[in-house]
Amino acid sequence: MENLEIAKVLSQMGDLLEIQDANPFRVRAYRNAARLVDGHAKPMRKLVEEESDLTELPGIGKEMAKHIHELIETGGLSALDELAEKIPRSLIDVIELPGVGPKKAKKLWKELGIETVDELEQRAEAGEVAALDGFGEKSQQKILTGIEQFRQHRSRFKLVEADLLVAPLLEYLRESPEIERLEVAGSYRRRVETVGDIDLLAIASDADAVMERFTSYPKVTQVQMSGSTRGRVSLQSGLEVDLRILTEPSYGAALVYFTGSKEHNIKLRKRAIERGLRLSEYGVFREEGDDQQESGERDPWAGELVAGRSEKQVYAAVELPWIAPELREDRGEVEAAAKGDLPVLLDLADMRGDLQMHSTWSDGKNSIEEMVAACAARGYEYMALTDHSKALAMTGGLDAKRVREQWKEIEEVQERYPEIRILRSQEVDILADGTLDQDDDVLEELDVVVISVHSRFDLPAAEQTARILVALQHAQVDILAHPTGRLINRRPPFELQIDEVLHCAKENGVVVELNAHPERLDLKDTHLMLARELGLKVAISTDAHRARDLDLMHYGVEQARRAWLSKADVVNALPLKEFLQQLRS
Ligand code: DGT
Ligand code: CA
Ligand code: CA
Ligand code: ZN
Repeated sequence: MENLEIAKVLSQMGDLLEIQDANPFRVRAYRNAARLVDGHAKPMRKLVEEESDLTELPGIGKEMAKHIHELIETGGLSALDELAEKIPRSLIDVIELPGVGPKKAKKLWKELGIETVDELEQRAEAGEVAALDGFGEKSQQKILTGIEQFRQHRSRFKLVEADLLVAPLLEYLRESPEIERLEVAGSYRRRVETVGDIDLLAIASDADAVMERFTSYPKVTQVQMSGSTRGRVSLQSGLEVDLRILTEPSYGAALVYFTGSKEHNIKLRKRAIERGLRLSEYGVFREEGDDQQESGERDPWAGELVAGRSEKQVYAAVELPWIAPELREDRGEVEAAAKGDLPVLLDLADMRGDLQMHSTWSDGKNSIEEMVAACAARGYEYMALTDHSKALAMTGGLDAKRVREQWKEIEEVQERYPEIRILRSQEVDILADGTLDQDDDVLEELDVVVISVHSRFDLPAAEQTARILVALQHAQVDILAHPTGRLINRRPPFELQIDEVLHCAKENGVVVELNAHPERLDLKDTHLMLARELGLKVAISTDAHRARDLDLMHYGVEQARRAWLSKADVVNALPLKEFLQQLRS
């Protein structure tokens, strides 16, 4: 079991215990442990393999360590099974709905006998939920909207979740001596922000042996199909994985086909037809008159195979240069490729700095020095320390006085790290009326002013937009951070007229952020395409709250590539001097 899955079970334990009115300290212990496991850099299973003492981790006691061992060894947790005898397990889904939570779930269960999301939906539609004490019309509506989102999201995994689940599976399959090639195709390869399922492609010297190994992966809970060239399984996490075993001559064609998108494939197929060719997952074939119409069943190998071995050959056969997977969405990439107009996409190696991160001065886990050392170790030329402003009291946000104190520490650390420029910055809250949560004289002395919304997500679109426009017009503002406030699969973007915000940012020379944190990815790819068309500059920042989160930068770069961004579109791909000039202009 991976950390992510262990954390999920522990947090479910916490939820069910709360419903059972267990000791609040116990409830909290499970939630803290879940957070710790989820955020831990090293897989728990490695720690267990190395026979490390888990109780040495902060917040992990004897009981919790036992649970983690059990989860890793058996894939299940008997304590959860016991709890589920008293409390329906399906309540977990109800608890996780927006606007519900353990307390309300308990009430729904005790007073209306609701055990599942389906039941909740029926009773809410019948108006029975609104009639419950402490609920009301508004809360009932919120629950119904939440159910709708739950249905859409349940089946899609965040890219970062998929990464965590796919990596150990690939490692496991690659241990098989019969595997000659193995790659992930589909939306995962296109780096779509969420994926429906995982599509694996392989070449094997012994297909049956590889298929056997695939279906006996320890995390498989169900084998949906298993043939000599195709298998499909479900994993414990609910993720479904397809494996297709291919032959060398058609590997490239299959890679194109199964990478998709479907819309991109359709465009390619059309180009093939226009050239008297047939493009399929088997290859590109020159049609030979009528041998295709002999019977209803057409032979997929009919005709002369003109390309198929590599993606490059397949694209070349339809007179196109190779197109990066992130672009394959039928958003004009085929037309641009045909004209030789594809952008040179941004690369992770182009990034020269990180422009949003937090230290222990607010809600970060590492000191300034630790963050600086980590940025320097990543080869950055500059970094912006963006601890929160005072409106976010729960994060220990800084007022004017403390910001100035922080500058002293920055100066001291700067002396020890001459190789990287530490920029004075702050993530300043946009207050409800659009004013900024920091004194103007402080804002003037900051190198980079990052602003963002952390409150009043519920404003109607016109008001939310107006609020942000006011903030964008403040003369000191440099970057608008996570502009839509969404958390993928958890919180929808707030209502906003995004095109107005982008126009206003452009007029005022404000840069928009692509928050690279994989829970956010905000702005998202289609919004970034809009920004690019307007000529807006983008900052890609990790919003790291601990040093190792600086490694999340690649998630931002991937989304930037999906939005066709080049080095020139991204301010923190510029050398320091040019970056500072860009901000000032
Ligand atoms: P997902 O899994 O929903 O995140 O999205 P994809 O893009 O991975 O879609 P999936 O897994 O259904 O299929 C993988 C690829 O296979 C897809 O991107 C394109 C190709 N494909 C699947 N079905 C069709 C189809 O009916 N027509 C064409 N042209 N391509 C298809
Ligand atoms: Ca897929
Ligand atoms: Ca699939
Ligand atoms: Zn933030």
